[in-house]
Amino acid sequence: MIEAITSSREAILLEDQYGAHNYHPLPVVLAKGEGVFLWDVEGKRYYDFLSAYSAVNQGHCHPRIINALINQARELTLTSRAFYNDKLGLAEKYVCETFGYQKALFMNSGAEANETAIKLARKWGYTQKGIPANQAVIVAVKKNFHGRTTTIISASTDETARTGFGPFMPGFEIIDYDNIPALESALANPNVCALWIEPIQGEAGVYVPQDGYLKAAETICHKHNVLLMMDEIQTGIARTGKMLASDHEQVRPDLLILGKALSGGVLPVSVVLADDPVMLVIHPGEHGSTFGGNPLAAVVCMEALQVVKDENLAGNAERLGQVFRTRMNALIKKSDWVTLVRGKGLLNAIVINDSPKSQTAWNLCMEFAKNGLLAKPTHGNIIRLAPPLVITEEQIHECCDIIEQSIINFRK
Ligand code: IF1
Repeated sequence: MIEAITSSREAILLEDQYGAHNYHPLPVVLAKGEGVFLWDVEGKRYYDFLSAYSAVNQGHCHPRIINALINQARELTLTSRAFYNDKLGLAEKYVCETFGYQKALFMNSGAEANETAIKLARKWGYTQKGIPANQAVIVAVKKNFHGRTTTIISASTDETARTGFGPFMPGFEIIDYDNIPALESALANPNVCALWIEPIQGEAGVYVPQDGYLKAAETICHKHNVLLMMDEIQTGIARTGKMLASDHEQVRPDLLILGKALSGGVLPVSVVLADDPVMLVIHPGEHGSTFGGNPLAAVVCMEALQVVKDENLAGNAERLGQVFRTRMNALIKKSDWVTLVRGKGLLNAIVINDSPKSQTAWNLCMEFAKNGLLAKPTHGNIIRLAPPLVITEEQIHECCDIIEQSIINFRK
C-alpha cells in the first residue's frame, strides 16, 4: 500500500535510511511543480532556478505534454523494438526535420545517448575512416561532463567522478577546452574518429568558450576527417537562446546528442542524430535498449518539442537571459560576494567571491531557498541559475530581487 509523506523531515529520514547516499540534496522536499514554480511538502512555494538541470525547459508539468503522456499511456507504452510501433517513425521524422538530420536513434538517458555516439563514432572510424581495429581515439576536453557510466567517466577529468571506479575504458585523449591549437594537434592523429565536446560546459560552471571556438572545432574536424560529436543534452532545446547552442555559430555537428528537455522533464528520452554515412554503420542487433524508442517517449518528445516552438522558448530565453545578466552585473557593483556572471540565454551562473572549498555558495543557496528560490552550487563557489524557459520578464525581475536581497543581506 503506498503511504503518503506528511512532512519534509519524514521524507529526508526515509531517503537517509533506505536510499543510496549518492547525492547531497538541499534540505527541501518537493511535492508539486507547475511552470516555473515548485511547492514543498509544507506548501512553501519556490521559483525553480535549476529546472532539473535543464530538463524542465518547458516548465513543470506542462499541460500539453502531460495530456500527450496520459492519452498515449492509455493506448500503448512499450512494445520493445522486437516489433514496430505506430509512433516511433513519426518521432524520428519529427526530430530529423526539426534538427536537419537524416536519421535518429532514440535512447533513454543522456549517458546512454553519449554511449551510443561513442559506438557510432568508433564503428565509423573503423569501417569508413580505416582506423586499425581497436585503435580508435575519441578526443574529449578537460572539465567535461557527459554522464556517469564507467566508459564516460573514463574521459572525465573530475577525480570525484572517477575515484574508485577503475579500470577505465581506453581510447580517449583529453585536451584543453576552448583551445584551438590543441584541437589542431590532437585531431591530426589519423586514429582519431571524433571530437566530443559540450558547446557550453554546464557542470564545469557554465563555461562559455571564446566566440569562434565551435566553428574552429567544426573546421578542424572537417579538415582531418573527424566526426564532431556535440553533447547538447544540457545546452540544447532552446536553453541558450537558440534551439541548439551550436546554432549561435552556425555549427552543424556530425553527431548531435540530446536529452533532458527533449521530454520536458516528463520521462527519460534521449536521441542521437546523424546522417546516413554515420548512422548506418550500426546494423540490426548491434545496439539498442528495452525502452529506447518506446511509443510513450515518442509522443512525449514530439509534444515537448512542439511546445518549445509554439511558445518561442528560444526567443524568450535569449531576451530574458540578457535581462538577467544585466541585473546580475548590476548586483556585482553592489556586493563583494559576486565577482562574475556568465552564460547564454537562460543558462547562467554567478561566481561567488570565496574559496571553492568554502560553504558560502551552499549557504547562499540555503538563503535563496528561505526566500523562495531554488538553486544549487556546482563545483564549490559557482551557482548555476537556470529557470524554466517559460518564465516571464516580471518573474525574472522578482527572482533577481530575491537573489539580490539574499546576497546583499548575506553574512558568512
Ligand atoms: C547527475 C551534472 C549537470 C549533462 C550533459 C550528459 C548528461 C548530463 C551535458 C548525462 C547530465 C545531470 C546529471 C545529474 C546532474 C546533472 C549535471 F551536475 F551532473 F553535471 F546538469 F551539469 N551530458 N547532467 O549535463 O545525462 O544520463 O543524466 O540523463 O548525474 O548528478 P543523464
